[in-house]
Amino acid sequence: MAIALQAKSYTGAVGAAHLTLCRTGATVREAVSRTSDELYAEACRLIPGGVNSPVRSWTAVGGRPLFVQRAHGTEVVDVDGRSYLDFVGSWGPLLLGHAHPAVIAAIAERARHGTSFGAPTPGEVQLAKLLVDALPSLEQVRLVSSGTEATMSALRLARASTGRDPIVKFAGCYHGHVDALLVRAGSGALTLGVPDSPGVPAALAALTLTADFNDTAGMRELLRRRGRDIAAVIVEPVAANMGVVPPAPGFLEALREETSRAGALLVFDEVVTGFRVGWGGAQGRYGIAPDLTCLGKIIGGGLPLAAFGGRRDLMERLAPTGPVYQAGTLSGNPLSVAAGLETLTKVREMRGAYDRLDELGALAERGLVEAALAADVAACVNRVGSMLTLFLGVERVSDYDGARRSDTARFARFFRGMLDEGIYLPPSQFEAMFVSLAHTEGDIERLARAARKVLMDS
Ligand code: KE4
Repeated sequence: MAIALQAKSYTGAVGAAHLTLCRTGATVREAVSRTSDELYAEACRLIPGGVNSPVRSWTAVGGRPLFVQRAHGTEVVDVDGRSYLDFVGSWGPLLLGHAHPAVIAAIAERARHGTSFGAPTPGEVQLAKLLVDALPSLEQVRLVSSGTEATMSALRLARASTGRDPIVKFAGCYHGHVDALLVRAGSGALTLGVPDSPGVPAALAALTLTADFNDTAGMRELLRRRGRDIAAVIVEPVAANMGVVPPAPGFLEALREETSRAGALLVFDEVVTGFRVGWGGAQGRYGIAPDLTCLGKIIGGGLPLAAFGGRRDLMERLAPTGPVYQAGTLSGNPLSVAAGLETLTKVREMRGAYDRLDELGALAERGLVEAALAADVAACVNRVGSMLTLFLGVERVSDYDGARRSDTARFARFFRGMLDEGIYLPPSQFEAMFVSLAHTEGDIERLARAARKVLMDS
């Protein structure tokens, strides 16, 4: 096993040259870490921004994205042989860490007998049962291939079930790149400053009303005024895409009350929180039963898999039992199902898994808070379980406006400094860090030490 080099001065090596590389399409002449540089230059010629998803581009933090060669447990190694302690976790799916042996074995075993059939398989039934048993609000589920597909389909079902068109989302929440939901969106849209994407027809965007996350009074007023027209309210029960913002006390309860009163469906987008903040997701943690739930990330164990589900009377409106069309060539793909089933089964068998995740998350929160205090830097950490965000330049973040007041330039310096220390954080102030069951107390102590050093130096 090649001994991966500890991250040397990454930013020193990369410098500003790459900041403009993709924009100018310039060919990299300097060949500091040739492999990455050449890969990135070639990628920029072939793929917009050199990446297949914008938030990977590091536009918000500067420098060139890592090109990953391999990863195991909590270690990611880039093509130049640099090793990093990973807190991105592929943006949430890897609750067990990278390349867990049991998950890899399950994928390999399944692959030996075929990879896709376009026909039902036993694994899909097993996974559907696991999801329905885990989330009491689910009577039926439909497996799809991405979180975007899950939310898009759930909204179509909600509109068909209510006969209403307008929907409500919350500013700063991100639900995938669905046209109707790219309105004041979070995650990469917020990071890149395009929360209202061009290409979404004005007539469609006009059907998406936005409210402010945690503004209970404002949400009540909107639903009291317009609720009878509203098909659905979709919410991340714990916002992760403006950075982590927990629900204010009573916010979700009020949302449930007002949507029920208005006859609008409540859709929990649990693509991040599902099996992250508890076996029963955020709906279990906060005791709220939505009408429809979207899941993703962890349920695929790192392979493309997502799902949406809810009450039987709603779900049976979906083709072929009902007229609402929704489909997918690779929906419920056997390899993804094998990875998801093995991941979830391992977590379920692990006694105290969520206590452990909460314990490590709390340790990380404490370490980051103490680092900011030691460096006398204005900051706050928002956390739910093993998902957390260090906001810099602000004392408190409880909503979208609060998140946007954070010091993104300071965060960019922090991100690059942490990279030099061999710590790989999400390349955006408006994302969540994830702690996995593969992380140890030693990893968290290393994170805290590095944060203290970088905040003091930058
Ligand atoms: P996907 O289509 O990317 O599988 O899922 C969309 C989605 C839906 N709902 C929530 C709450 C989500 O967070 C996401 C996607 N999350 C982002 C990161 N915050 C994925 C990273 C990316 O866009 O590359």
